[in-house]
Amino acid sequence: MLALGALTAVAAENYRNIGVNAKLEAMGSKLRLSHAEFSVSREGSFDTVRTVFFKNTGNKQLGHHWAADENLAGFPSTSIFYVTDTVDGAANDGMGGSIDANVTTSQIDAGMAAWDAIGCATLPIVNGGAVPLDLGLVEDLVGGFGSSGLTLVGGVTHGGWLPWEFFEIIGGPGGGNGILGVTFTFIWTDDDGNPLDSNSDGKIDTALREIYMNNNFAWEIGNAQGTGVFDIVAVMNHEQGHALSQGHFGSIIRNGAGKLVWTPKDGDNVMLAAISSNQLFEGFQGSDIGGHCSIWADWPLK
Ligand SMILES: [Ca+2]
Ligand SMILES: [Ca+2]
Ligand SMILES: [Ca+2]
Ligand SMILES: [Zn+2]
Repeated sequence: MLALGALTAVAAENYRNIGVNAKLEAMGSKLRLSHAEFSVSREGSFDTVRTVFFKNTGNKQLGHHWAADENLAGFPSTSIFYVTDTVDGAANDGMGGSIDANVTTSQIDAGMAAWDAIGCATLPIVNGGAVPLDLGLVEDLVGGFGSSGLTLVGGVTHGGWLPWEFFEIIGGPGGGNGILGVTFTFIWTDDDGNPLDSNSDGKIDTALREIYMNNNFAWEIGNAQGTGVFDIVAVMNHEQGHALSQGHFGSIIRNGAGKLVWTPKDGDNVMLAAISSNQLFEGFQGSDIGGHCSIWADWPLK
């Protein structure tokens, strides 16, 4: 089972520099953008399907996880809070219109409630509210997307649906046509720029996470439109799994003939790295639940 990002054997080419950390450093912030999980279209050919790192944190074996600690939320808390940006909340419906932010927000709330309902952990996931502000630190530091730069320190920010250009920047060429959604993890660093593990659980403390969805794709709720239109629920629940520290299940490799090979071949596990447009969320599978429970069963002790 892959959990906590499966941070082994990170090749040099898996580091990307999108300028975010230099800006944070210049601002005097102790926050650093650590990594992102890209969730890709199963029908596509975009092959940056592993965890992508933005900062070399030295020990690549370490995972990343929330810590119930005053370093994180600014106050001691064992709850995971999330907020939702409604300014970027409209999803392209593929027919020249959009799915309203009220509808996408209700799916975001349902997704978090579904994870919370797994119930093997004493983990309150708390809705901090949907706000008419353009939230998002990554989109602000990347620039050009109109963000307020506001984000939820110590929690999860749903930064909305962003255009093709954003995903080309964060993922590189092909990202705009390949990445369905992304979850960014920020960490805290000390005065020397080293990652913190304030609760000594062997995992770098997650400072905040941000989820963005790609509006270059067409979206629906469910699978009434079949191929070519992606289920918001399936992709959002997947991103929220990352926000709750779960990594991808299974693997994707490029074979000798240059084709992408998926394992397991036909799984509908929510945490598979690639998601088909002809798929809908039908509940969590055993690996999703097992991964969640292995991460959260001992919370908030570790
Ligand atoms: Ca936003
Ligand atoms: Ca830690
Ligand atoms: Ca569909
Ligand atoms: Zn993913």
